[in-house]
Parts: sequence; C-alpha cells; structure tokens
Amino acid sequence: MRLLEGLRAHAPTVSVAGRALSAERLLSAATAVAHDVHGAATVAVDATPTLETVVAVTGALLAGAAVVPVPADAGPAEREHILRDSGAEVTLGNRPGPFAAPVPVDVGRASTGSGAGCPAPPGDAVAFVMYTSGTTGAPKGVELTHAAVEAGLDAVAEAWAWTPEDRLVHGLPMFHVHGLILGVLGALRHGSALTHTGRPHPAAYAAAGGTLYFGVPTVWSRVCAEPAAARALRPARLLVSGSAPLPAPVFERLYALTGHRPVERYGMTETLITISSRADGERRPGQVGVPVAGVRTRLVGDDGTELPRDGEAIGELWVDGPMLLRRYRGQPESAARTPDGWFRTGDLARVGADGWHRIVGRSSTDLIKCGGYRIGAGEVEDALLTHPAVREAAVVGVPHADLGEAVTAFVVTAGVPVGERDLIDFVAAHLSVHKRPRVVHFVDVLPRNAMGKVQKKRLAGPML
Ligand code: MCA
Ligand code: AMP
Repeated sequence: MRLLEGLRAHAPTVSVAGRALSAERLLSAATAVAHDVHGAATVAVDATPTLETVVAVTGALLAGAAVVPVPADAGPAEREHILRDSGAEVTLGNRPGPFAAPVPVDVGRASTGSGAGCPAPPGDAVAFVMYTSGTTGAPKGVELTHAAVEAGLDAVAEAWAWTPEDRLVHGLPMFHVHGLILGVLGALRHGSALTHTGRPHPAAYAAAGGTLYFGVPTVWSRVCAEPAAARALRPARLLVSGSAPLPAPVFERLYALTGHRPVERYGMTETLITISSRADGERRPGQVGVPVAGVRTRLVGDDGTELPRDGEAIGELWVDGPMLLRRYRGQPESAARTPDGWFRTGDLARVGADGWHRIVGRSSTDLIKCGGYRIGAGEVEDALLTHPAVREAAVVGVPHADLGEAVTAFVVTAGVPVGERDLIDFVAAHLSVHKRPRVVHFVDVLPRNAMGKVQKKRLAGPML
C-alpha cells in the first residue's frame, strides 16, 4: 500500500514506551490484524500510546478499512458517540473495560503474509475518521482519504527534509493528527525509525537520541524547564512545534539551550499541515511560515473581501490543498467547503508581503486549545449541565503559562452543594480526561446580553 511504502522499502524499527518491533514483525502482526478485520469498512482502535495501536492501525489500513482512533482517555459518552457516529463495525484493543467485545491485538503474532497481497485502496477511500471538537455539540468525524494523508505527509517531508535516515521521536497521543498521522504514519510512509516515548516527558526526549522531534508548545516549554534534557537535543537535526501557538519566549529559550530554532507549523485535523517554516529556510518566532507544497491560502475580511498581504491586515485564514478532508462523517461534502472549494479555518491571521503567515487568534471564543488539544466549550458545557447540581454553565479558555489556555468553567448551581473537584472529575469521566476543566468558578449569575446570550468575553480571568 502506498501509505506504508517506506515501511516496506526501508524497514524502519518502531518502538513505543520501550518496546520495539522490526518492520518485518510489524507487517506480519499487522497482516494478522488485517485478516481479523477483513470485510469491515470502518474499524475503531482503542488508541492507547502503545505498540498495539501501531499494529492495529497498520492492520486496519492494510485491510482497506477506515480507521477511527478512539481517545485512550475517553469516557463512556464520548466513546459511544464516536462508535455510533462513525459506524465502526469492529473495535481493536486490549482493554476489556472500555469496549463491549474488542478484538485483541497481539504484536507478537506472526502471519504468513506481509500484507503484500492486500489490494491498495483507491486514493479516494477513507483512511481515517478523526474525531475533533466543534464550538458546539459532540465531536465531528473528519474523513481523510488515503490520497489526502499521502499528500499531507509528502508535503511536510519536503518542507522538513524528512528521509529514511531520520529517527523520529515524540510522545504525543495516538488519537490525533499530530501524534498518529504525522507521528506514526509519517514514519511508516517515509521509512524513518520511530521512537515513541509513551508520554512526552523531557527526560524521555533527551534519552531517545533522535534526529527529528515533534512536540506541542506545552512539551517544548517543559523541555526548556529542564535545561539538561534540552541540551541533550543539540545533536538532533530538527525540532518541530505545532498544534498551538509557540510562545516567542519558548522559541528563544529552546534556541539558547539546544542550538535549534524550532520549525513551527500550522494545521488542523481537517486540513493536516498547510503552513510551515522549512528545514532549509528561516524560522521566525511567532510566525508559522509559508504554505507547504500544493497549498493556497486566502485572507478574508468579515465582508468576504480579500485582504491585503501587508503584514498588518487581520482576516480569517482560508486554505485549499490536496491534504484537506473529504467531508465530516454523515454530512455532505459541500458542508465542509465554500462553494468554490475553500476551507474556512476559523483562525485569524496576518500574511506578510513575503508570504509568511502569523496566526493571531481564533474567530470564536468557543474553541479552546489546552496543551495542544482542541476542546469545544459547548461540549464541556453540555457535560456539566448533565450534572444534577449544575443549573447554568459557561466554559472559556483562560491564558495559561504551561497549557496555553486552561479550560475554565463558570457554574451557577441548582442550590445543591457540589465541589470544584466533583465537577472536574465528572467531566473527566464523562467526556475525555483531557477535556476536564482545570478550574471551576462558582458564580451567582452569568453575564448575559439583552438577548440572553452569555457574554464570554466578560468571563476572561486572570493569568493562572
Ligand atoms: C488528571 N488525570 C485524571 C484526572 N486529572 N484522570 C482522571 N480524572 C481526573 N480528574 C490524569 C490523566 O489521565 C493523566 O494520567 C494525568 O493525570 C495528567 O493529565 P494530562 O491532562 O494528560 O496532563 P497534562 O500535564 O495536562 O498534559 C500535557 C500534555 C498533553 C502532555 C502536553 O496536553 C498532551 O499530550 N497534549 C498533546 C495534544 C495533541 O497531541 N494535540 C494534537 C491535536 P496519565 O499520566 O496516566 O496519562 S492535532 C492538531 O492540533 C493539528 C493537526 C496540529 O496542528 O497538530
Ligand atoms: P486541531 O483540529 O486539534 O488539529 O486544532 C487545529 C487548531 O490548532 C487550528 O485551527 C489552530 O487554531 C491551532 N493551531 C495548530 N497549529 C498552530 C500553530 N502553529 N500556531 C497557532 N495555532 C495553531
């Protein structure tokens, strides 16, 4: 299969949390998985940060199925939504608790084949359905085709000079684009060895001896807080940051400690990576670079007009390219694009005359980026409102030195006693652990405008 071509051609070793698998054994175990799920159009994977997840995803792709990674920390409501909405027929996973009847994955299992006999799915077949939060409602499934994933991975390989000589290191979750598509499939497609550290701890990054490192800004900021670990990254070739804005002081500190000016890149679950600085080019703090191969961007004003690329005008960023989603699961293709084919990112940007892009914010306060995770305020509010002690809830992102933004809830109680910890744990158990509010403020009333809509800008709290 084209998506896995580097795995066959260059036979990289994949290691996760200290357990390694040769390319040959990975293909053999994955082929056994492909036989297990043969005939299923959509396969869910309990996406723990393990070797089993790598084998399960590879096997399901070999079988030609669309893979649905289920967040490892998802609670029952979120898990059930993802399984129902995606229509997954089978779940691959080894934990009995979360899923009714998962098909187990054995990384040591040998199959007679290497998946070579599995017919390559057509480019327009869906490879992944990735669930991601919107401003309201439950997460939406983003359908990414094989052709889109291949184009997205090839574009970043060109920008970052990613080759089979690289050893990729990261410890990001395996249920999002960053950790799974770039961080696992990228290595399998480009044939570079992969060391996944299980969790993205600075010491583990330092010990891994990679050439190419991925991290979200929170990870880079934590690496900088451990100077010995940061200095151990000096021999690397490239440090890449993404998923949220990299604060300029973290960029500078990383440079001082590691000798590397990090490559910053911008993307979305719906678009993969569309803008990046380059391995062979300049890197500027606070800027995300230029469009990668095949991508066009527009800067659009509130009235729909094209804004000047003068480094000053702020507009909504629209993107187009071969790596964009096909559609949201269950929705028509037209719902994901403008009539002339652009994807509206919802991010506010400035573009310089030299084509460099700077992301300056989001058009909605209802999407929060906490530790690089995209969290919909509406989803957390809906979860809080199912708690019997909660009458009203409003959720915002409050600037946070470590996490970028901290999910912060303002709650009016129904007169029943309830504590902050109860509500945090309630959301962690109901949705996903990473969507839990970090702080809950109990208030008598929520500020509302004349229409009764909560005025979220008035809820912005102090720097935590
Ligand atoms: C804490 N824990 C709890 C609770 N509170 N468990 C149950 N109930 C609770 N109330 C546990 C957690 O399970 C976890 O356990 C531990 O405490 C720490 O929680 P966590 O929230 O994970 O820790 P953190 O320190 O806040 O995490 C920071 C992080 C994380 C490691 C940077 O935010 C992260 O991994 N971020 C990456 C997000 C990402 O990959 N985004 C990409 C989106 P345990 O330790 O056992 O796990 S894709 C994207 O954005 C696009 C395409 C792009 O551009 O890349
Ligand atoms: P997700 O769908 O989880 O992939 O989140 C996508 C969002 O992350 C984008 O719409 C941006 O708001 C944000 N994002 C990703 N990369 C960057 C970056 N380098 N700088 C600023 N924001 C980013």
